[in-house]
Amino acid sequence: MSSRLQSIIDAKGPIRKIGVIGMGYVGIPAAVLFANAPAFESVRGFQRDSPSSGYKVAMLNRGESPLKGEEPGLEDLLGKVVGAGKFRCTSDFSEIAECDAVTLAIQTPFKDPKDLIPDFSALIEGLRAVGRYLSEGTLVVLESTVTPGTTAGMAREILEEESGLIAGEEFALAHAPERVMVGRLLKNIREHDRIVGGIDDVSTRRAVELYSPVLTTGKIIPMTATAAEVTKTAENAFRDLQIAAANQLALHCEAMGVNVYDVRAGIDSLKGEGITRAVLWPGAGVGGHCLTKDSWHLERGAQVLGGDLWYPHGAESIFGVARKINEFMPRHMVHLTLEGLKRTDKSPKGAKVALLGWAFIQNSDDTRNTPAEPYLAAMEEVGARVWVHDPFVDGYPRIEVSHDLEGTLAGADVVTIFTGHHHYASLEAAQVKELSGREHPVIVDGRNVIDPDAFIREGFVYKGIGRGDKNSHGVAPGR
Ligand code: SAJ
Repeated sequence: MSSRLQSIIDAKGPIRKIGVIGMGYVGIPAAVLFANAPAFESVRGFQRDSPSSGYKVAMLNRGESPLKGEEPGLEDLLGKVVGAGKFRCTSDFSEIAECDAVTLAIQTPFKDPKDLIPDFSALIEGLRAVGRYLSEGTLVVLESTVTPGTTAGMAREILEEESGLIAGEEFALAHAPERVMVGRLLKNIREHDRIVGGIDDVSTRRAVELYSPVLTTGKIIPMTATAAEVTKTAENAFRDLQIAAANQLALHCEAMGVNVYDVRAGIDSLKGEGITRAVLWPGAGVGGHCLTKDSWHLERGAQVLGGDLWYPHGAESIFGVARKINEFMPRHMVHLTLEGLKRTDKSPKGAKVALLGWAFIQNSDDTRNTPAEPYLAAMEEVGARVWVHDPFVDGYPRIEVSHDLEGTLAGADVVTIFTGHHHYASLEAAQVKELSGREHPVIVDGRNVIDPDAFIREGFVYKGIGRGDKNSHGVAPGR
């Protein structure tokens, strides 16, 4: 533990001025909550004056949020702290020099998860800017999801190189991963427990001082910086693993001729302290920007930081296998579609596929890493014509997304449900059949939203994820 850093911090006194780098869906609510806390004097939001996002500076300084979608309470609070002069956004990064604490909330996507190399370019640019203007005794906190080892490794090296100061001796350094979900940003920051990990005890304590004032029901959970990085990536890797286990079970149930949802309900009935099973939901695949990448951050951390990896089944961990299972599900939806077409002696070539649901999650417009995309590509590859419908999605690069459900269903040889939007639960079998104009249209249910028997009675060929009890049904005579 560094007494030198502690004495520098003691001389500096409590944190008063805070800088937040990156005015996105993580940085904006964080900055507003820091500014609203009486413990702090002022907050600077730092935003690059780039062509794509420089507009945010003026917008935020007018008290307007650039974030899409409903964020309860955010714009009111933003207007309050801007009006009170406690928050200001700027693209002048030299003002970092006046800050007692600086947080970085910058996206860390993967260029290609296959090679496990994350794209840290934006984060590196942010770290260099902070390093250039870093003053002695300042606390630097990474909020972005990073590969374990990044805070105490690459981030520390860049900050020391740019500032000439020594981490843990002349400035404090920590990781406090964000755990926010769109639609509940302020609520999540206030109410979720906050993992806070410093490169040393002094840094951890200073980071606890920074985050404590913004928590209401959430508690601080202190640990080391690397443990904090592992916690964040592992909490999503575990969710991905649980979904993969449900998907694997669904594939087994299809093979064994049983209904996975009956099995799931049966397993779920085993309740009680210490014996409950967290069986999640099988489906057409896993999208979003959290679960599709955080397992690879975790894997890379183990490979880069770790020595020998001791697994009974070779170098691949179950988190990597889980990713493969979840990435397989859209391809399984292709298998089910082609099997359905085969039962009606219809070639996929030239077949019209009505693809219902482009968002990666139900009742949302969020399309990041949607599993529907690989399905569409594979079906077009075998010559099918795919029409996409999604009531929440207004557009997507190179994809026409319709809001006209009847128009999408008209003349469809195949109806594929990819997202569990509530609109699709009320599909009427007779109406869909009539719109399709086919004697035996195929319906593939990726989210268990329709009643198989209602569609089978109308002459559909039904296929469903995990529906081993229905996938080989007799085809009713056309009506
Ligand atoms: N999915 C399934 N089966 C399930 C649950 C989800 O197939 O049982 C699919 C969804 O359809 C979607 C994908 O997985 O395509 C991801 O769904 P998600 O509910 O995990 O939503 P995300 O990706 O927004 O996850 C975020 C994460 N939050 C943060 O990283 C801060 C995750 O840790 C949360 O658990 C999750 O939100 C949540 O619970 O809402």
